[in-house]
Amino acid sequence: MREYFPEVKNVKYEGPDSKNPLAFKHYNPGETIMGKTMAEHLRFAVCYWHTFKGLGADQFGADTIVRSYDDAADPMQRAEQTMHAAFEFFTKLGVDFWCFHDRDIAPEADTLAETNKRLDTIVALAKTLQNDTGLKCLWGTTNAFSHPRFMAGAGTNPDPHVFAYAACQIKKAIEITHELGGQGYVFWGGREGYDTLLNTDMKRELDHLALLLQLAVDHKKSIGFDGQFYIEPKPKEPTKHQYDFDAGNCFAFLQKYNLVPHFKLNIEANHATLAAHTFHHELEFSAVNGILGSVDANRGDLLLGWDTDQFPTDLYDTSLAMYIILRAGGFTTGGLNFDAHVRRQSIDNADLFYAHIGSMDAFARGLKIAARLIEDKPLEKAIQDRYAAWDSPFGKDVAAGKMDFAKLQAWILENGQPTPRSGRQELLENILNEYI
Ligand code: XUL
Ligand code: CO
Repeated sequence: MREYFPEVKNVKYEGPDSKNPLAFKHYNPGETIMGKTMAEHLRFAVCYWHTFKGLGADQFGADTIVRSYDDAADPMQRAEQTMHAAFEFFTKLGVDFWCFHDRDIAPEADTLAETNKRLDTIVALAKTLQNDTGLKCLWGTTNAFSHPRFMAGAGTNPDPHVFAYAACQIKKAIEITHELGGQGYVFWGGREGYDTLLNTDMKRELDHLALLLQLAVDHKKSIGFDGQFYIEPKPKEPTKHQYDFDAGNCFAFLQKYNLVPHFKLNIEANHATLAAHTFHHELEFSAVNGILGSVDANRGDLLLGWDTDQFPTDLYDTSLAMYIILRAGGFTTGGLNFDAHVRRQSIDNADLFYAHIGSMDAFARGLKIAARLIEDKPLEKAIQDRYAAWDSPFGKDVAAGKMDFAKLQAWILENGQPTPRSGRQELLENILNEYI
């Protein structure tokens, strides 16, 4: 069997004192935290697109990275070699899951029928490799944004012919995800938005997008796929405005079109910051509304205003993310998918491993920090204390809607001015620092 990453052997946990850059210092998959192993909590997934298909190209320059699995002239042979390389990588890294777009794993042909045949060939190989290695599919998705036919959107395209094409791609992508035992399926509206309102019928586009999702729900049922559907919010890029702008927009959209029971969200850190939110905010909004499903783990750059998809290394981000995820009951079908790519200059195979190892360690530390925060409750206590008056007889009556405006006025006339209280932000930031 050809080896595509010969310079790296299986990555092991060596503990915090290890100086080996190809070992975990914090991610110890079998270690139990709050009743579950780290592997069960974190459910790490490697993404196919950036990790194996992303070769360093950006808007200003061509690929910089050469991978040995890319050396076959025939596109299907290349696809097969890439799949073998991917499973070698997953196994050496020690993750349990992977995620893919249909077009990542098999090249598109001239017709839908031929394209789907190619997919079947590659999916059969992936299924064998899953069986051989124990790897599982966290989620699949379709790429309905790269091909020129989708330049004006997929479900939101002004041409029903394109809508139909997108539907066919989604149909097949759900079927192959089902075939691979995928635990979920993601809808990221790559070009479901607009570049200018001067040529856009927003009402129609939103209705059509909802229709496409409803058809997907119907198809899911008809084939018996019980994986979780997710929408992945993103505010812009490639379009100027995307309809799935952020968690709040997605929730409103799902409610309007009666789709809430069928969808959760896949929250991506860099998409949150593009929407002028924190990762923390998007997770919390999803958690409190019962739609937190899965996570695309990455980060942006403070000084670059686009989706840089860098590997997550910030302990504040990973700690607060795990704090929310744990308090929301932990992942069920979801997980932490590294939707991230190495930088253009990180051209060695080892860089792919360093990137994933560092991020897995960052989330492992985040998990441990979050578990201690949950155990000691310093933040929970502060919040409870801040809202304690709502638990008084008066607060309870107000919250239960028992006090109308007239009663509230009478109460104020009797009780006078409220007493201002500190929000204690700096103290809480200091406390968080002590945990990190
Ligand atoms: C794009 C993005 C996608 C989705 C899947 O910004 O995040 O890779 O995760 O289509
Ligand atoms: Co993503």
